[in-house]
Amino acid sequence: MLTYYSDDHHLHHGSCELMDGQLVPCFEKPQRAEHVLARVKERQLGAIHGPSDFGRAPLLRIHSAAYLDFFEGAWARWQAEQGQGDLLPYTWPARTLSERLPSSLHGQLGYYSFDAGAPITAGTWQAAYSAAQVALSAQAAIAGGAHSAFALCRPPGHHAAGELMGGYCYLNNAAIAAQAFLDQGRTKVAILDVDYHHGNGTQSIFYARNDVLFTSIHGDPVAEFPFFLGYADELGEGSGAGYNLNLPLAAGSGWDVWGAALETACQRIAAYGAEVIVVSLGVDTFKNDPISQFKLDSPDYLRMGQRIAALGLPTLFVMEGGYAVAEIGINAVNVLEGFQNA
Ligand code: OKP
Ligand code: ZN
Repeated sequence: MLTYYSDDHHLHHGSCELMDGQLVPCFEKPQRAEHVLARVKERQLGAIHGPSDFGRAPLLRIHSAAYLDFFEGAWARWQAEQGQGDLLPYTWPARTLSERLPSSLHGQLGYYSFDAGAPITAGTWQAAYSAAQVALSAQAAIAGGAHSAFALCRPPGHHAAGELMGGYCYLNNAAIAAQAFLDQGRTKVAILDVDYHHGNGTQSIFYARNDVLFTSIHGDPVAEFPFFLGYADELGEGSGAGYNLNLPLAAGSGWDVWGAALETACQRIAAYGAEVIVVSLGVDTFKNDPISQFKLDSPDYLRMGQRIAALGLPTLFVMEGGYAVAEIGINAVNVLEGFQNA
């Protein structure tokens, strides 16, 4: 399997996040991608390519120009204000407030985010832009005839909506790639989000559409981030009604429960008649993940890849979460090897 990867992810390195009332070092750090890349090499998964540059146009199919302009220019504005440290939002247009766009940097930052988990640093735009190009490059490989490809994206993307950053995400790499398939003539794309956290951004982007089926297995939002989306009764709306499948699971779920949910998702994808699958590949379902509550073990990721392969469809894997740093590589590459050896 071909892997696409850019060193530019190193340009994004937030200093801290809020956890249980304390500022702690960011869990979403450069070593994550380094471990995955090292494992891809160690297992000789296949060639590793840098991304091509498809420009802004494919990003604009998912994100608004206003959002991209804000994100690209935010760091320079922060520097012009003599800002110290990472740029982080602290006020959001929650219920009872208006959805006006203020003129101030922090006002606009609140408008374009849903939490304080997506710090903007000097290189965040470039890193996120390159991650999106990595996803598009892997997508192009599949469009060109490859049966599968791995986009080793960092930062991740599945929490990012059309005009929102949050949850470590800025640009929705999986959604951008899914849209590229459609723009190149495919008519039915399925997204399978196996990250521990619900992909609220991806769901919202495709919620009213039937050309992308969104399926997700995740920690029940009643108890888990992102809390405000990801419930089983969210089925899609308008022409997208019936094209959104959420499979929330209780904390402590292991392969018996998780694998059954995967079976349900895969059967839905097959019934849909998908032509291609985009897998939002988070491996924070691992038993030792520091911020998650599922109990998958490393061999389970081989089974995951095997079941996805049984769908028999061209498959684009897009890296999302996973924070047990040393094991991320083993678990992510196990999915890819399980797929490839099936
Ligand atoms: C991103 B991905 C505690 C609160 C925030 C955010 C989790 C984002 C996960 N510091 N937790 O889906 O792996
Ligand atoms: Zn996650």
